[in-house]
Amino acid sequence: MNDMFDTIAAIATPIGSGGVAIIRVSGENSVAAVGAAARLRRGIPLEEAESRRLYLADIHKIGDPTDIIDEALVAVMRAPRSYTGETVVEINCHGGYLAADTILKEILSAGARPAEAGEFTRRAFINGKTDMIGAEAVMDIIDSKSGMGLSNAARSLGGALSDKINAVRDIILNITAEIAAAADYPEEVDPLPPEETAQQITAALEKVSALIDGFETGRILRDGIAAVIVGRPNVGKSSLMNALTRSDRAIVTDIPGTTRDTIEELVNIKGAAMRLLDTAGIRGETDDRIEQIGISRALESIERADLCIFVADSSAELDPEDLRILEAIKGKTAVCALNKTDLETETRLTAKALAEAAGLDISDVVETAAPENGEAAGIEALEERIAEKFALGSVGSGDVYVSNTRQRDSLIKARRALKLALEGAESGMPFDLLRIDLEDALTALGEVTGQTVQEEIIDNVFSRFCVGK
Ligand SMILES: Nc1nc2c(ncn2[C@@H]2O[C@H](COP(=O)(O)OP(=O)(O)OP(=O)(O)O)[C@@H](O)[C@H]2O)c(=O)[nH]1
Ligand SMILES: [Mg+2]
Repeated sequence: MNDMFDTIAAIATPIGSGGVAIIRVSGENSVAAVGAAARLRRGIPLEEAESRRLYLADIHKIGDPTDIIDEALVAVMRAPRSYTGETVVEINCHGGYLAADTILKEILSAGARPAEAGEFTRRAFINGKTDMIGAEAVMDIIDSKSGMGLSNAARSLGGALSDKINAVRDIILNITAEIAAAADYPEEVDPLPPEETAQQITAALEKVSALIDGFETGRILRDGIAAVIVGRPNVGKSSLMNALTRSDRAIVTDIPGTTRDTIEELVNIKGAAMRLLDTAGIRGETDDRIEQIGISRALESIERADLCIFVADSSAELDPEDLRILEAIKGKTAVCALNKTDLETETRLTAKALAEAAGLDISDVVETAAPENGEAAGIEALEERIAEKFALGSVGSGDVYVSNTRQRDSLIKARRALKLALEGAESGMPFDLLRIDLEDALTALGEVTGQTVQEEIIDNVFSRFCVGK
């Protein structure tokens, strides 16, 4: 880790052509470093610029104001009213790689050093501008893959999740304060009756458990549903993939064994993201080495999936291969697409029979059609069913969910400590022992928000950020 007090600089926008690029500089020397390369059209030195106001400026080579690199807008945000809490200078120059990079080099030569990944947000965290939840939410906003994921991250950044955690902390702090007061002033303060202590611990425990229970939803909102399409060769998996992605992404032919390698596409399911994987049709006998590898990849991807979409051909009876695949997805969240329902031939497989064979509810079987030169059918119904499976409809616009494993793991620690405290309170354990469990719960909750988090964990979180953030 580099020195916390250095002045740091980085290009905060992605490299490539675009309207504007932003160079961000933070630290004590930021005004001096940028001032050496900027001449404000106002005719005043950058040191005299008003805070949080944009100035038109010529950015030039240091030492030669006539050697102009670009025309830019410059803003000084003086400490502590800035993103990092330090004095920050931002330069909005023209987009594209060269202008921003040349300006950055000038600033680096004037006493700033390149920022590490996530270092601006790390400083914001150290300076109390955001808690750990907010810092992680920034990253989630940058990485978000769906509207619902973005809303959840934005609510988290806005403090909705921190508020929930702090509400639990407050309950626990109240109990520990009561215990401490009764211990310190036994004459004046009566200890809380054990039932009341137990009641309050239960309230805290319920709140923590609800947050942990919401994690699966939060994870799906953040990362999307990892779905895999599986089935025998030629049942129409790739055709369904194309229908769901509204594209011609996957190759479709009437030759069994068309798809060999797995193909991934991102689709939107009722506002959430779904990473959809098309796989090779699974069958026992094939001499084709490439197809064999494809089949083992298909089987492996079942392991990692949140959802299996099993495709069957409605014009054929279930055969042993189908049953073998159904066996492989047993215990996983699954839906079935009973495909090729447009064929005029006699239907040989019914939804009821398929549901029974798959061990699923009849509502998990959706009749579909994705013919090459005809109208697709049942695609919306399939999407609806998938959304229902993940309870996406019940995600309200005011709800906020824990979405990363670091936060969840600390909440699990808090729940464990609260359970011990509750058992203690119910069995009349001495209050000073109860206090130890309650302190543990507070520490674990502090890890979530960052109040009691270890350096190592902080490093880990911020190293996953991009440079310039
Ligand atoms: N009529 C009709 N034909 C379909 C339907 N779905 C797929 N097909 C046809 O069935 C054949 C196989 O379709 P694919 O989508 O390649 O099947 P697959 O399951 O991906 O096959 P593999 O990649 O070999 O495992 C193609 O000729 C498709 O046009 C459907 O719903 N109705
Ligand atoms: Mg295919």
